[in-house]
Amino acid sequence: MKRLIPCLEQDKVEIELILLIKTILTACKEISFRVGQGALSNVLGSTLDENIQGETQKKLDVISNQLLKDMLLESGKVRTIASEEEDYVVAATENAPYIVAFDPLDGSSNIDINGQIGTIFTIYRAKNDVAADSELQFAQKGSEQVCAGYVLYGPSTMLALTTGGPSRLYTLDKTQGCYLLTTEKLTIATDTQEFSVNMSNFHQWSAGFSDYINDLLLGESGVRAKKFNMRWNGAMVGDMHRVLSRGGIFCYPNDINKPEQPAKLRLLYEANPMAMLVENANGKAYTEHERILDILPSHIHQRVAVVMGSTNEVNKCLTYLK
Ligand code: AHM
Ligand code: MG
Repeated sequence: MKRLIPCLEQDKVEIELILLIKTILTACKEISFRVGQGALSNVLGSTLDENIQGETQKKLDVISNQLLKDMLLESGKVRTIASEEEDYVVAATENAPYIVAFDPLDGSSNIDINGQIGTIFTIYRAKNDVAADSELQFAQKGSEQVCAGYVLYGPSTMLALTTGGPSRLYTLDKTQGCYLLTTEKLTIATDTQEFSVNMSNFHQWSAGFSDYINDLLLGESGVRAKKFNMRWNGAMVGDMHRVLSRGGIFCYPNDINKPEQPAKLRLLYEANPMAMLVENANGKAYTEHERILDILPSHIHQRVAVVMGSTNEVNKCLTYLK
């Protein structure tokens, strides 16, 4: 099996970017270890490095944020960092070539139940006409990402990654500490019979989206004349891993009762990296009305509705949202 770095070299990824990806994945390897320790990670705190000394009571999501941030700050490759766990951007190395955003531990409500969780990340080129401590560094469309990926901490630790070419899957070989290529090219089937949505929000959806789900639920006797199955992990990273692996549609639509903040998922470090992985795996990624990768972010924690996965099913859903 091929190792990650030779794969990236073969894909002609620039060396500086390879080194940055390597840094992120080293942090993720450490997070994977902590996650694997589960409830023991608070008492087996001896591997905590000095950057987080005195903070052993922190939850795994905060520790993950600290690990990623510290390693990125040390790497010398990153000019600006944005994270779900940081209110503002963090200035890193002046004149460094890239900016990085991440959700250090997506699906954090699954931590306490030993469920699927993961780290989602995205890399862009830094802007030379913008200060390193300005969030305008991230005023770039998702289509400008140079790399997007996630590391899923499940029964095995897996990496989904794209650097512009195909989305690929790697598995962390914990005996050797390296990521090995296990799926050369992810391809999301264009049709599906599986949907993923938090059904408890049913009464908060637009009439159009409710109609779409209702038609799925009608199954073989309804307008879709097809039985649909539902799966929901409560962690986008787990749900999207399933969609990338075997097809499906994942939706997190707007809440019509919250006009001030209708969407839940974040554009920069959740929707955009997933959208790039999906598009590079033959799928489609939209909000309720537009291509996610075409949105120019207005701020780093901006939220967007999400409809992504199997192309024909996403198209079908969008016809209900017009
Ligand atoms: P998080 O980044 O704080 O973990 O929140 C994002 C998560 C997604 O992974 C998941 O799809 C969604 O929130 C689930 O939220 P809810 O349980 O409110 O439907
Ligand atoms: Mg998240």
